[in-house]
Amino acid sequence: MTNEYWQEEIETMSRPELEKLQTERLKATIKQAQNAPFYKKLFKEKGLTEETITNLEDLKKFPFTTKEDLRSHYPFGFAAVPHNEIVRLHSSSGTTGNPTVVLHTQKDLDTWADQVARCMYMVGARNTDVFQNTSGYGMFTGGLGYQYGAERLGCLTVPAAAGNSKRQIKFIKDFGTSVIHAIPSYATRLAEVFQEEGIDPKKDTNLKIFCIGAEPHSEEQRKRIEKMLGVKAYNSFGMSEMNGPGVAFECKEQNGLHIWEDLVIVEIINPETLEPVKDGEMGELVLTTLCREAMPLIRYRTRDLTYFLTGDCPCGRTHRRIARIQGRSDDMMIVKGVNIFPIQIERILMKFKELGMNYLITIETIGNNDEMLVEVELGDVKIDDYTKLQALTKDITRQLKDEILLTPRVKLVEKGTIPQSEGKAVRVKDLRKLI
Ligand code: DLL
Repeated sequence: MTNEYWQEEIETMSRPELEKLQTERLKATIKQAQNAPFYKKLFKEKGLTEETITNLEDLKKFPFTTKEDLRSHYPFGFAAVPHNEIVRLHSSSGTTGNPTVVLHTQKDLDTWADQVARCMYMVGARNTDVFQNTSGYGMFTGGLGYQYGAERLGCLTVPAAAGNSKRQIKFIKDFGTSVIHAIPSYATRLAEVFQEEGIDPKKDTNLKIFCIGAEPHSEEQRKRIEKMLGVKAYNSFGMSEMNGPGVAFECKEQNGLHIWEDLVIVEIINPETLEPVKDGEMGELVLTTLCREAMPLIRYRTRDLTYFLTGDCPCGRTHRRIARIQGRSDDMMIVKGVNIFPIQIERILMKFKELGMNYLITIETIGNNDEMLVEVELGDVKIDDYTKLQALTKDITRQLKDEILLTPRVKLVEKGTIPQSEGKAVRVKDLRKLI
């Protein structure tokens, strides 16, 4: 059945048709971008206009845009429409300096709502579903982004917002929630509270779909969420600079995330050489918006690391798939000269059924050496036997060493002892930077 949110003609477009659409939209985007002070100056200096674009390859003639550009043109240097046409802004907090600001016209917000509705429809959400959003509402785009998307789809929406797990569970039961959006670290927290409350989500609720995203998570963590909650958990990727949630999303096949190529042009580059990488080779995701009015972004370097998956997706959608985000280039820890991403450590930890879902990696300088400490909570299985604990610690250490090529100190701690943040999980404490 064709419905507004199964946009078959777009989602299954042939490559030549898609490229034709992208080329037309890219030309319009470059034209629109020249209204923004930042691009106006830049393009003038480089002699670039919409006429530069004759095919998609011509995009490479344009320079990249970086997060630093957004920061240094805070707050309105990227505005491509008059002020009275901007109806909302979202801002992401920077730890240092200016935050980044993203501007939207009403049309931009409508496109975004359609985009999120499309993703939710893809994983099986319908207007008969009750959708509960456990994201903070505010500048974080997981709140309003999902809210408007789910309303667009016609779900009964429960804007529960973040925290208060007992209340979340009461809503889930009382309102018959069937679809939830949660960041993965909160999905696992919710699963724990279900257990503490003696409620079996599989029997006592209508839950069937979890949309999980906004922070890196491993396949192993997803599987645990699915098992603990008796749901299907779909990976949802996005970032404020590209609206927010809805940029790329898994379909029911769960074999990579379709990235909506009618709305963005996707490149994956080697962050050092800035040249495109081959399919299957990891690199930095670079995105160009194709439909944005208030704030077009050209070749935006996301810092997220992923790779293109090859082959057709059995779901029939033709938009390219990217692998789950492996980390951000700025998440990479360099310890004793070895490059390590937190997700590599998570992947190993999640293999141990004796372990819980919460962990913290601390890196500090001891003497002249950088040392890594991995603290991880035990699961529900009580291990009182010291010898067994020692053997488990040894086994985890060995497997971590095989993966990250250095030997961390592993400390098993009791469930509930590692502090949890309300927003995105903090997995790494790098104390070296404080010295
Ligand atoms: O996290 C938007 C969002 C909200 C996405 C809700 C999905 C669901 P920011 O706060 O700007 O926006 O953070 C964006 O988070 O560049 C990635 O590094 C990371 N990220 C987002 N989704 C995923 C994911 C929102 N599925 C940054 N897997 C991005 C891994 C993710 N990392």
